[in-house]
Amino acid sequence: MFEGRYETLKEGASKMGPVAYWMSRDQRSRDNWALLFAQSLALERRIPLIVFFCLAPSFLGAALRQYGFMLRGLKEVEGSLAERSIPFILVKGEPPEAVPGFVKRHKVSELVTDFDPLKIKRGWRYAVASRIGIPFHMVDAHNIVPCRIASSKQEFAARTFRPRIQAKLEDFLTDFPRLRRHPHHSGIKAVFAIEETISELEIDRTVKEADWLKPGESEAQKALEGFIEKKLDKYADDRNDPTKDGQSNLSPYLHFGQISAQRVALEIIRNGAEGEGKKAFLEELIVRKELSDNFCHYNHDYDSVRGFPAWAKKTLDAHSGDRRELLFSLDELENARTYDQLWNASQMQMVKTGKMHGYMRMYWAKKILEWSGAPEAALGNAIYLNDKYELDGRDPNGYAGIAWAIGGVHDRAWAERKVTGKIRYMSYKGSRSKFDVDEYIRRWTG
Ligand code: FAD
Ligand code: FO1
Repeated sequence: MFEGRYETLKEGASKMGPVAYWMSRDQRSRDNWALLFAQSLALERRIPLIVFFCLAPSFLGAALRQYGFMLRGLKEVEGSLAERSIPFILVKGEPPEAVPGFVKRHKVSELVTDFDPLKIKRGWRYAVASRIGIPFHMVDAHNIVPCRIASSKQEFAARTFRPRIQAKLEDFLTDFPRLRRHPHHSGIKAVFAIEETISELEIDRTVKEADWLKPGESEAQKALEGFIEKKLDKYADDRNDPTKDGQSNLSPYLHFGQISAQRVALEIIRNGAEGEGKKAFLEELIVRKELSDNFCHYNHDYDSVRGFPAWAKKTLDAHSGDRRELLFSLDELENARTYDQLWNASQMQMVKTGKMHGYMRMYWAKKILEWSGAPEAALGNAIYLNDKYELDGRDPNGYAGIAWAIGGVHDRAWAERKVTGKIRYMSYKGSRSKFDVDEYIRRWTG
């Protein structure tokens, strides 16, 4: 059942003591392969199972908006796990020290964590593995087809990745087993105080929590059901119109693992009306999303110009001396003070709500390339703003999306222009022909 989904990062003799799941990317009790795997180990050895989350004091510039969404979701996880007699413990501190400390304190005999391609997580896992003496396993609970099974190398584009992933869907797009009430008890009783935990964090509090999207597993499930019922059949037509609420809004839930992409795909396939909407949505959810993990897993320069394909680096370099009509500083960008009202509106949408429309994200990042001078500066500005304000920021989808817009990742060369070279260009005029630009501007800058 877990074949291909897990790998053992460290061998070791398991001693007495509970199995622990170090939850990190997949913050849910339902449909979680890492949790199910940890429970299967514990059941086999007839020992307790405990789940913990290591709350880092800072994480890639995350602000109150993202920490609040995450912690409120984790509070629900604590309750759902308690119903299955599985304790959930919130551990505070830097994971390289806090996780080995937890393992020692609770006499953990076997450790399981979830897969994440980001470099910071790779570093955490490496540090933890070198400081513990027990078996340590990693389970890909985020991708439907585990990242390293989908492909063993960085893929060029969706067209090269699609056939690989489709060939493996039959094996991996399966139903989930049930998480059982755990019969062996650890005696641990831990409850974390949500408001106190949030208020103690030394983070940027100027980026406020969002009020239009409620966090947690139950809300994620409701959002999915609402999308299938009301929006899926029109998705192919509506998703590229920023004046319409045509997307699923699932990305914050998917980012924090509050819903499993596999559950989303199963429900869409079973309950979604047949048609273009379903096809287009599954392409985004499966091919595009898992391609982003492929990019970040195999290309450790996913957040640097070094990670761009050779043709893109060459063309950007060739145009580095082109005269820029206008340059905007990071401060001007952040405060939406450019001449382009459409761009300003998209920046405002992101700052106010924590979720810029998907179509506008492409336009937004491409204009940052035109206005930032060097591509390195453009990439840095886009990542900084994306990760500061988006609820779904700090995600492989974000790094891949920005690298696509600015550095041609997963794309091809287009007609050559000044400044942006052969990188695909998007224009204000092009947007005007696609949707009611004035309405979008009114909505977010008015
Ligand atoms: P829907 O249209 O309902 O799609 C459903 C799901 O499919 C999404 O939740 C996502 O998991 C996946 N998906 C959709 N579009 C893409 C795509 N282009 N690439 C990969 N997966 C996709 N996504 C993030 O999750 N976090 C980010 O920080 C992020 N930043 C981006 C920055 C730029 C410059 C670009 C071009 C794209 C970025 N994306 C990011 C990808 C995409 O825009 C968002 O995933 C999508 O808009 C989220 O809204 P939704 O869940 O309502 O999407
Ligand atoms: N993961 C953790 O294990 N500990 C954290 O404290 C933590 C904070 C955090 C804040 C914002 C955010 O967007 C993500 C955060 N994550 C944290 C990681 C997250 O679960 C994802 O694994 C990665 O961002 C992308 O896959």
